[in-house]
Amino acid sequence: MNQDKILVVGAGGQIGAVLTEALREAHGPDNVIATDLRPLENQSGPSEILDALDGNALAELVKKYRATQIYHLAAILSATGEKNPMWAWDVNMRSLFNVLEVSREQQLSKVYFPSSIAVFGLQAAPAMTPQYTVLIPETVYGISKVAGENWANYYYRRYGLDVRSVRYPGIIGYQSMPGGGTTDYAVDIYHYAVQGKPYECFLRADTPLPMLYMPDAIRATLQLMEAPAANLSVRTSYNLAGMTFNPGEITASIQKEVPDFRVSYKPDFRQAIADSWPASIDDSAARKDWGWKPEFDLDAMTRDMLLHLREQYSV
Ligand code: NAD
Ligand code: AKB
Repeated sequence: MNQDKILVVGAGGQIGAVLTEALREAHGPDNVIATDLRPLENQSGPSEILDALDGNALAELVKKYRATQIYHLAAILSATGEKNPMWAWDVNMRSLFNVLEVSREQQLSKVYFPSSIAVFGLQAAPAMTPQYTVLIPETVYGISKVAGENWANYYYRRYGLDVRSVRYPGIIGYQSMPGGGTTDYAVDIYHYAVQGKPYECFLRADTPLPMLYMPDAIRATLQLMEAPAANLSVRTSYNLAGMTFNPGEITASIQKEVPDFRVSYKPDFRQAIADSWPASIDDSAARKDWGWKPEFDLDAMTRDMLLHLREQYSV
């Protein structure tokens, strides 16, 4: 079997930083090329500066490294996207088209393109949202993900390009900071708790959202990408679930370990985005097709987050 060479686009972001290292462990450090807009530090393998909006530069890198797979993680997330909708649409769509086109032209074997729970809007069932349902998102980010999912499906059906995707819920991890989403509070809150600072939450205490701990998110991604193509029945994007909690519940979970921790609530424009997303997701298609099963619940995640962040902050 030929060795895969994987190009990661947006490798400096919250998920990319962790996923790139996991891919290097699985495929060997030299076989995973990390790329982002800015120089990447502390890399255990090759890295390059790449603007994914520059299709020629992307094609040159694919040639240079003889890449066989692309993981396309570059995107403008929900909250940042609402501040500049046209820019978010342009970045999210143009970078995806560049990735799909270079993958088709250079006959790459697989492409990974994450979608999001942001594809759902107020018309979708708010609990246990099914795999197939009406997709009318309220954000430009969500619109770009719905369009992206459909283009991924189109490239699979029209050109046979093996594009795979999951709809991540909010991802929580200690290794990297989130990049402008609505679920970011659930990472920030742990950093404040560990530093002994009170936290002001930008969502109401009773706002439930689907979330997933980073180790589960990475395991899901690798599992999907390793699954036999014949097992995959969804070529838009798989629903993926881990846990559901609201800001009040994550606060209570942290207070079991940090009893003095205090949180106040000052909802901002992100409240309306959160209110348009479901509270929980039906991920039975992912479970059936490629054996998905999350390992972390809220309290297990809290213990692990606090353990690692206490090391990071030396407290
Ligand atoms: P992030 O914002 O933390 O990272 C995105 C990275 O892309 C950044 O390092 C940024 O510099 C880079 N980037 C932006 N524009 C670029 C360009 N033109 N060319 C090259 N790089 C560029 O995002 P993330 O949280 O790591 O998300 C990764 C992917 O997962 C995105 O597609 C996002 O929509 C999806 N996702 C994330 C979450 C989450 O909770 N983190 C949830 C659902 C879906
Ligand atoms: C965001 O909040 O925008 C992301 C996501 C759920 O896609 N974390």
